[in-house]
Amino acid sequence: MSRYKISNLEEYFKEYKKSIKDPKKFWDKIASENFTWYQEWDKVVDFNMAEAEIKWFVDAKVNITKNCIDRHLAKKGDKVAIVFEPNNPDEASQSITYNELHQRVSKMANVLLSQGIKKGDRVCIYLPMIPELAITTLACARIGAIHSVVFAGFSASAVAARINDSECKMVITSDGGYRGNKTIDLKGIVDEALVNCPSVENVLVVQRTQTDVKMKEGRDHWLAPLLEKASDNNTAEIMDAEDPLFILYTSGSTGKPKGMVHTTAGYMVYTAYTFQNVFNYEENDIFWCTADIGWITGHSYILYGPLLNGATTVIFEGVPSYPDFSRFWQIIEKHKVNQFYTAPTAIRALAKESLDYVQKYPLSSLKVIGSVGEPINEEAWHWYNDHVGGKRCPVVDTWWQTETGGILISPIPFITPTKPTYATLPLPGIQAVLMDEKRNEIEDNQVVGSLCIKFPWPGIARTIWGDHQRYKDTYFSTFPGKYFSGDGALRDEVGYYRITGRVDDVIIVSGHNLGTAPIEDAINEHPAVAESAIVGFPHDIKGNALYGFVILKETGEKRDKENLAKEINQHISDHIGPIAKLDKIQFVSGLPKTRSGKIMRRILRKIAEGDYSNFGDTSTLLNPEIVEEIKEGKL
Ligand code: 7RM
Repeated sequence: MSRYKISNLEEYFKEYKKSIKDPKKFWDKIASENFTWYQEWDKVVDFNMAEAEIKWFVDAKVNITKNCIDRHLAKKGDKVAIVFEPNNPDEASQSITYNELHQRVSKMANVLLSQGIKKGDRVCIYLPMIPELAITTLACARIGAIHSVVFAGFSASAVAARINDSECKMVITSDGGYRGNKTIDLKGIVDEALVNCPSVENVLVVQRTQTDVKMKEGRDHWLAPLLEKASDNNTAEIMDAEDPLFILYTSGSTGKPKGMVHTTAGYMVYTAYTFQNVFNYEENDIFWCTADIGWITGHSYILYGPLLNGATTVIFEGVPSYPDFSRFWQIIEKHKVNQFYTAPTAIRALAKESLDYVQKYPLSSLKVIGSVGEPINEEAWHWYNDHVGGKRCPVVDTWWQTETGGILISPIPFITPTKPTYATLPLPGIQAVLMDEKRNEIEDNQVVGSLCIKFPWPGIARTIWGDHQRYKDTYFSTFPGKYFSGDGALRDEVGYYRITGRVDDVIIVSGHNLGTAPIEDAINEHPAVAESAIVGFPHDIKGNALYGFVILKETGEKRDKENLAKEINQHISDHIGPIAKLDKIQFVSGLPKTRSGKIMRRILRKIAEGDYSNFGDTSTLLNPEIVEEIKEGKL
C-alpha cells in the first residue's frame, strides 16, 4: 500500500483538495495499484444519497482473504502475521506466520464447507480473543459466508437477538474464555441462547479452557478433530465487490440493535488505505490494537487493515489490569510494539494507577500511539503523550464509527501537527461538514454543529440487515443528501475538528456504545418496575457512567430498595451484559415528560450531573413539579 508523500500541512491541504475535487480518480488509483482483483470495476462509484444506495468498484470481483493472505506468501510467507499474547503472562505467546495463517484459514474454510455453510450464509462467531477468532472470521470471508462476530461479553439473550436477526446457520464458540482472573462460560451462554434460535443447525466448539461442557448430540461438534481431517487446499470464493462481507451489531437510540452490513471491495480498500496512512506502518513494524475483534475497531484494525498490508498484528486475550496495571506496557516491551492503538477509557484507568507501572518500561520501540472510541479528555491526552509516547510519538486521535468501516478524521503522523482533544482533519477523500439546526452547512469556524459527510467513501456501511428503511431514516434523512454521524463537533480556526459527543441518546460507557432504550427495556422487565429512564453522567474512568431513574409499581414500593437496586442491575447484566449496569439508581414517583409523552432527558442529565443552574425551557413539561421532587431526592 503506497503512502502518499506529504511532508507538511500545506501539502496535505493540496492533496485533500484534489481528493474531493475528483474522488473517483483518487480511489481508482488506490484500488488498482494496491490489490489483486479477479476482475476490475466498470465504475468506481455509483450512489444515490436520497435512497441511501451506495456501490463502490461496481462489478469488480475479488476475495478479501486472497488480499490479506495469499498474495503475501511469495515474498513474506515466513513473516509473522499474528502474534498471540495469552491472558496469563506465564503462558507462552504464539507467532503465526503468513504461511501458517494460509494453511489454518484454508483448513477452516474447508471445515465450514463440509458443515454445509455456503456463500451468503450467516455465521455467528462468539469467541474470546484467541487466534481461532481471527482464523474463523477469515475462513468465513474466504468462502463468502457472512460473519457476524458477537463480543464475548454479551449475555445469552443479547446473543440470541443477534443470531435471530440475521438468521445465522452456525455458531462458533469455545468451551470457555479467560479474562483477567475470571473464566467465562461461553458454551453455557450459547446453550442458553440457542433455546430460542431455530435457524442454527450446527455449533463448532474450540477448546480453550478445558472446561467440562455439555455437547448436544447432532448439533455440537469439537472443532479440533474436524480441522485435523480437513485438507489445507482451498480455493477462495469469487466475490462481487458489493457482496456482504460481514454484519456487525451496534446499539441504536431506539429499539433493537442495528446489524450494520459491510461489503467486500470498498471495505477492503478503505481499511487498507487508512491503516497504512494513519499508523504510518513500515515493513517489520509490530502493530497492536487493544480492542476486541468483536467491535469494529478490531475488525478493521486488528484483522483486515493490518493483514491487507502484510503487517504483523498482535492479538491480546487479556485485560490491562491483570496480573497488574503494567500488563500493556510489559507487552509493548516484550513484543517491541511500534504502533499502539487503545481507547481513552483504558488510558484513564491506567493513568489513575501509580506511574511506576508505566515507568518501569522504556517503551522505546513505540513510534505512533492512537486513541479511539470516545472523546479523549485533555488530561488523559497529556498523560498518554508524556508517559506512553515519551513526547516523541504522535498521538493519533482517530474518529470513526461502526457505520463508517474505517477512520474518517485523524491526524496523519509526522505530518499533521496534533492538538490535544482534537481528532484534527478529515482524511483525504472524506468530505466532512458541520450542519446547524436549520439544516444549513456551517461555513464559519469556532462553532459546534452536527457532523456529516457529504460524499460517500468506500468503507461506508451499505445497509442495516433486513431494514434498509431504518438505515435511510437513521443516517440519510436528518440532513438530506448527507450521511449524518449522530455526533456533534466543533471546528477551530485552522479547520481542526473536536468531537463533542453523541447528539442522540447513545451513551458511551468505557468505550462501549450503549443505547438507552434496550437498557430501559431490561429494567422495565423487572416485575417491580413501572418505568425508567437512564442518562449518562461524567465518570473519571469510564468516561460516562449510567444513572437510572426508576418508577416502581406499588408492589415494588413496599420492598427493600437496596435489594431492589441489586436485582435491577442483575437483570441488566442478564439481558445486556455487565457493561450496562447502572452506577446509580434513584427511585422516583414520576419522570419529566413533554406533552407528547417524551421524557425530557436533558433535565435528567443535568440532575445526574448535579447541575441545577438552568434547566432551559421547561414550558412543554406536563408535570414540572416532578423536577423539584427528583432534585430533592437525589442521592
Ligand atoms: C470506532 C468506534 C462510534 C462513536 C462515534 C463517537 C465515538 C469514536 C472517537 C469518538 C470522539 C474519537 N465505533 N467516537 N471515536 N468520539 N473522538 N476519536 O468507536 O460505533 O463503536 O462508536 O464513538 O461518538 O459516533 S463505534
